[in-house]
Amino acid sequence: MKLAIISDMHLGYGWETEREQDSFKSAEEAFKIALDNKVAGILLAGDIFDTKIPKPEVWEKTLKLFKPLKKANYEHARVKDHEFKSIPVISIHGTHELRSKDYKNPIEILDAGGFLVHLHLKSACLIDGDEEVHIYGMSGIPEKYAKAVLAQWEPKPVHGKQNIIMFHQTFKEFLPVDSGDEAWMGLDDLPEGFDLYINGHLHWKRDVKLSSGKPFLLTGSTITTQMKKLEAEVPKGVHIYDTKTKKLEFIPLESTRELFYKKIVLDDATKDKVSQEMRSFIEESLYNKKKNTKPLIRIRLQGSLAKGVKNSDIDINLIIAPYGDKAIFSISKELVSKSLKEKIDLAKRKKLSHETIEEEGMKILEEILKETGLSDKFDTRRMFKLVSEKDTETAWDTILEELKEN
Ligand SMILES: [Mn+2]
Repeated sequence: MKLAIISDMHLGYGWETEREQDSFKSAEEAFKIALDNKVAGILLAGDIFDTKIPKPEVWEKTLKLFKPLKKANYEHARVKDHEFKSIPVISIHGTHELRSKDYKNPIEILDAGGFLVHLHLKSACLIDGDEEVHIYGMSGIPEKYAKAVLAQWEPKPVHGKQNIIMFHQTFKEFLPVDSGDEAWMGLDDLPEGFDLYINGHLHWKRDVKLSSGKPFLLTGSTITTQMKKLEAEVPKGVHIYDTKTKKLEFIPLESTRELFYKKIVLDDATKDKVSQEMRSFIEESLYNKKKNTKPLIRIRLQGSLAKGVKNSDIDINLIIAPYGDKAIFSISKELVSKSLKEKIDLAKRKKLSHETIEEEGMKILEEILKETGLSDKFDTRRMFKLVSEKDTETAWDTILEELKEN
């Protein structure tokens, strides 16, 4: 059978902003791709919603989104022990939908309404004719507990059948830096014997082979939420998995906005230089865009400003104003002024140590004493020792003694 794999639709993302329809457009297209490919079922790997308590307006659009799946006259696949009349949808919940045990999360509500089967630490069996596919799901949970919860659950694939397992966690292999936390899940922690491993949560798609030779799929989101560099590099879309051939096919979405990302690193930059660099990237992006929708432009400004130019002198809104109706911007200013940068570099070169701090402290104290006209009256070194040992009483006594004598 063919299965559509979709994740992180984040329905309701950017509600009451210019992007409030984005999540629904992408989700609609993703479901349409599933229907066009005549899949036997749809697997959702969490973060269907952007928030754990969606607004009624978001609910309305969500239920309308699921309607075509109900109407589609597709009766040969079903989920064992479930009676909903629709293309079978099997879903875990993600971290965005996570609520504590005493409360219902929105995926459980969709399950109650017969729109999907919700899985958390359990499995469901998809049946199509004489083919049986077992879908296991561990919904998103706080990273530090994931490994322990999985070990306790100990999912066992059904012998002689196809077995697929879904997660919604951060696997440490996909982080740019090692978290150093042993509790986080890694690919080596995955249970053996499954034909396909699926993970939502991380918003860029990727597929790798595990040491067992089995495929591990990061589905990626259907909408750009974080505007990370990786999100600009890989397209959003739907994966179609064929359980017979065990092949994964990726179908990109047309409706997602293009994302143009650039980190601009400046050195000693003037106000004009900053705006010139930004404008040239914005113009290049607008020239290269292929879709009719407004693209997302993400710029990270880093590096240093010229002497006398402050961070607050750079008016981002003024720079992007001429392009306001042509793109949606996300700009971050991580610039430092030159004098501050020099100080940081100096501190780095000096390799901060106890000795250098004492030396700097002495200099500062000497300057203060010079300014107050007291520098020739004290043994600065002794005074510094007293103050740094927190013996302020003796320090004051010494000062008072000196003043009395004069
Ligand atoms: Mn997500």
